[in-house]
Amino acid sequence: MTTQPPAGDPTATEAWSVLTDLARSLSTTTIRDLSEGNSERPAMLTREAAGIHADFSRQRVTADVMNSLLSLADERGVLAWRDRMLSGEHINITENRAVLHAALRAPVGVPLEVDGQDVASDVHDVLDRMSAFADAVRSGAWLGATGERIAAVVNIGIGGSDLGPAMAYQALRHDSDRDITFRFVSNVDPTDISEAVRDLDPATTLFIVASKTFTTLETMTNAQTARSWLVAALGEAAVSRHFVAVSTNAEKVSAFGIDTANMFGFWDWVGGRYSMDSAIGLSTMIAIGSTGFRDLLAGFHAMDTHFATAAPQNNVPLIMGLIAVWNRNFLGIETTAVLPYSQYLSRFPAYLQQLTMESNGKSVRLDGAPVTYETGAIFWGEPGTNGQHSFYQLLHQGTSTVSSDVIVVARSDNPVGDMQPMLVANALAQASVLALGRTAAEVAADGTPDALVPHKVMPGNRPVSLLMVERLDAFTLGALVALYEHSVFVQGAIWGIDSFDQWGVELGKKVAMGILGELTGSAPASFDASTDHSIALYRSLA
Ligand code: G6Q
Repeated sequence: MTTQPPAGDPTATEAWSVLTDLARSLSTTTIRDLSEGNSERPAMLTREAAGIHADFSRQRVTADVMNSLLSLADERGVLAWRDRMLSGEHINITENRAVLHAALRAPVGVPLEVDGQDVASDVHDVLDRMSAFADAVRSGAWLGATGERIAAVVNIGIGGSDLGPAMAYQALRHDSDRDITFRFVSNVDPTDISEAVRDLDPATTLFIVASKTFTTLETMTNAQTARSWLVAALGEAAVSRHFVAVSTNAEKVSAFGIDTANMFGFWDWVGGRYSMDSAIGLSTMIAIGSTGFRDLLAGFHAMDTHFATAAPQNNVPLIMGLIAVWNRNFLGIETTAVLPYSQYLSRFPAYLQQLTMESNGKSVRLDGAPVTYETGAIFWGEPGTNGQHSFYQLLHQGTSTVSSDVIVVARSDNPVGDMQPMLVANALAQASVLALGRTAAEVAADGTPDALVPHKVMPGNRPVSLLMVERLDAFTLGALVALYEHSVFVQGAIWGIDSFDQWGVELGKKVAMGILGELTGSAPASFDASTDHSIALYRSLA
């Protein structure tokens, strides 16, 4: 199947030139200038999709900027590229793969056949098998080798096989089965697996080995360590009751000693960082139940449908992606802070780090030419209000301009006195000060001594997107993740890069092996002078 990517160089489009001129003409116009006396602005720049209210009024944009960004999307063929993705074309050019995470959450009855595979029925077959298994674990029908119920589930995986499930468990903990403990092991640091199992009982522990390839060093090593821990207590025969696998690689799963009857599959058209709604979400399904998981998928699907059908000017992922391009390429903003005002979303910044930076951290276009413009921003963050007491200082008064995504959950699942209004007040106050700042006159009016006024001025003009949802339930989490997935897609399409490969990560999977041979003595070798020096130091300290 041949697929024409968004053609060539985005800077050659007419819209890019217009946006460059607009950025120049707005160089002395602040968000405060754009906002003051414009009471219509918040309504004009707020959109709703799948329960997510996205307010872009604190961005440094005008109606002209928004229109020109939509023209840029048009000239780049972003929506045609979206349609090619959704229909299963191989838009992951460098790996020659389809990109079909949206198919993972399509309801029953939506047909999709790609490369001769009945994708729709395969997806639902796996979902049904996952549901039967998750229900059995939750109900106690699935027992460990000694006849006891499962009381702890340990997901062993890394990257895309860890961050989504770990984030989702934390996010949906309120709706999870509290009789089961969940742990997530990813690091090859032996501390991770050791601490994860130290207070668990092998007889009541279930391991999910989650690895698309089933070859990843960290995951395989942790899985072998877990296996030895279990076998030492319960014997070889117990493995099949305490280990299940999530993978695309049946052969390797079987070679590990896991019965492929207890393997839940997915496909090469699901990228690791886009896989939390595939079988990789098995731990999520055990935590929140199969009905809860279907709600999660429904939230993803609602956002997919919105992205696929909403008019460009109302299309939230499209607008969010285009504003990210504006900030990155025309305002020169290098980093985005993700600031969820929800403790349940404490792993969301880490999750987004992978989704955004692994997808759009590229510097070669789809046609192989080096880019001549900036691509993916650096994403990082912490839950509010904790971040306020540490790095927000730089956000407010540092010399770098950072854009922020402030995420607010209106209704708490744990209401206590005025704590939730306090949390929301902090989110809104920070969003306001970041965008609008505090002028010298305002600071002086508070009675601040003259000498201190310059120190207390907040320049503002830091762009903020404020995303507000009613409650953080499974549906909303699905919609929120899909919103970011599609925003990432839009950015990648504008930049003409492959958002779905990860050659930098692939290198990491290989590069340590030579040094490991030297460290373990199995294949002595020497490296560059600095590496040899570090090896000698390590040996002297170990
Ligand atoms: C995700 C990346 C990467 C991957 C991990 C784990 O998009 O490709 O983070 O998910 O390296 O890979 P396996 O699932 O194959 O173990």
